[in-house]
Amino acid sequence: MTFDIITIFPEFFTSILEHGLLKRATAAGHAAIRLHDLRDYTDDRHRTVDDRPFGGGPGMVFKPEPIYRAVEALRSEVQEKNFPVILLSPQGRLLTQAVAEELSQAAHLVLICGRYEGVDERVAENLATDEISIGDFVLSGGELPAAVLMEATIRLLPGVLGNEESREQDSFAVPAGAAAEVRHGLLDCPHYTRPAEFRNWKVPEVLLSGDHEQIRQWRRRRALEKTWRRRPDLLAQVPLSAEDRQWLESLRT
Ligand code: 9D3
Repeated sequence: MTFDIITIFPEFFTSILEHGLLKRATAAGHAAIRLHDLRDYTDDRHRTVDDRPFGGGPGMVFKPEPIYRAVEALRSEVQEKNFPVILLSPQGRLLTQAVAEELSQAAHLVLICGRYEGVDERVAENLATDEISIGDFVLSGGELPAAVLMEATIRLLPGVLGNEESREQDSFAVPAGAAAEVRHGLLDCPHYTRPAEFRNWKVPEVLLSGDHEQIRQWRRRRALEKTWRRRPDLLAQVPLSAEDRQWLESLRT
């Protein structure tokens, strides 16, 4: 899968590309991430990417021409010209696990990182095929969101996670006719490691018992409880067994 990132801060991405999952996935050839400096697609001496907003107001807006030129340069060098063009913007649809799953099906994505007060709306309307936000909080540009989107997407590519199981059990994996056993769609249960006692805080006894059925039940109940308390909205998407319902009912009293 190839990512083309259009940004005024290409160096912003160097450290994340040199660590962890993105480093491994690119080294193994599962993903290629190509950085493009938006200023290389300007045509004036000052390499101007922004201008004042029509109608007045504070701040600056990204001009459409350099962004169009950058995307069209990419289009001219690839076979399949219908690649998705994603504008990272606070007005976009929310990035979720389901959106990451959808994006991971593409062979080639272009990511446009905005800055300043925003991007000329003609980019969103006529060039971008999709507009994505990573959440309802204010950042200063699309670079961190682009990095987040890439990590969420690339870890879904076949072969990227050595351990396919850990993906199946991710909290936000959407249930697709899933067995009720798997923790699909629930927040994760608590995890512990040695020492069994730390500053007088003991690891729950059941985890040391070696009784796998008891451990399974304990984990399921903790996951249900944490989800019910913190993210009750998620419970609506989860297939619940009679035992699950009984446990949730007992929490209410
Ligand atoms: C100060 C200007 N803001 C008015 C409250 C509008 C605004 C414009 C541009 C807010 C943020 C930005 C820059 N942010 C992004 O480009 C961005 C973003 C975000 O801020 N939050 C969550 N997801 C995203 S994706 C791109």
